[in-house]
Amino acid sequence: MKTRVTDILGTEYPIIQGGMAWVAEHHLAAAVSNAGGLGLIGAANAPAEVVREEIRKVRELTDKPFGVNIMLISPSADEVAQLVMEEEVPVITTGAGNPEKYMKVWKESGMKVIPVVASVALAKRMERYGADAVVAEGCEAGGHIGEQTTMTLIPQVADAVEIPVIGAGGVGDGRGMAAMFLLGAEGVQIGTRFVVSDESIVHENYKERIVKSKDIDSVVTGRSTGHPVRSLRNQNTKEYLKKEQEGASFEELELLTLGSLRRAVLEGDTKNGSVMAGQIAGLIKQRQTCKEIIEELVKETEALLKGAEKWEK
Ligand code: FMN
Repeated sequence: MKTRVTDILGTEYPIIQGGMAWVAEHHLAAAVSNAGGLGLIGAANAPAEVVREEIRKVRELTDKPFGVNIMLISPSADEVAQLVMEEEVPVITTGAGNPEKYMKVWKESGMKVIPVVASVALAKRMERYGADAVVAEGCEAGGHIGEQTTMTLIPQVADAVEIPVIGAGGVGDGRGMAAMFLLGAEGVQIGTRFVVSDESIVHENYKERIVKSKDIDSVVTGRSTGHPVRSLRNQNTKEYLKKEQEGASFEELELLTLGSLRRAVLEGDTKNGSVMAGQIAGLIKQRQTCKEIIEELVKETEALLKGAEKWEK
């Protein structure tokens, strides 16, 4: 399946595995890249040396292209921005902000740069600064989100920029992926479905929570702080939302989120931890390898798009 996105990434399929904090480590990234997609290491708040180790471990497991997602609000962002150049990482994606200050040096070092955006304005700005593509992420997604839905965001971004758009937020099967193409995307980024893949190191309790979830099980916390996050409803989100309603301060709310994703991902505390997942969680019922997921997605998408000629550029 070839689009401008596969040309940029050097992959077989235009499918990126989201750079998920704590989840997107070397096993998952390598499995996705080996299956023909683009696996990402999620640098999140990790110190630069930990990210360097992860990059080296991916390289031991695959010779295919992979990338690193840099969370721009991380205290290590500057150091990680430097080390991805030293390590000659083929693709960089960025989350939680505007990567403008790094774009020039990243581009000069030959890396492909793909910022994640949640608005037309940021997409256009990123194009001006030399981005190779953008991931446009709708608020159906798991983790930190913007305001626009995938349905409304993707076609507006696709009309506003010349560079390829990769759609994210709510893709669970070939219907979702085909819909992204029809909305104007030339690739997809998927998070939640890869969380439950066999190669994902996420605790069994977390995977089970996703597989057993229903359509209405995700909630958004943190709107009052300006940093909304989508995760599956539990004791942690209940307490957070109650405190938000009571007008708790940012510091007080932070206490509830500190270490909460790590607790859920590594320790399996799905009650008091943060079980980040998107609205599509309710659709995900199967446990599969990354290869099975990707092959199924591609097969379904190709079948659905037969006759819809506009998608392939
Ligand atoms: N996106 C980022 O850019 N940086 C992150 O650190 C990050 N962490 C995430 C952690 C989890 C557990 C999940 C589910 C998502 C995270 N995301 C992050 C968003 C994903 O990269 C991806 O864009 C999103 O999951 C796509 O929507 P979907 O979950 O509906 O597939």
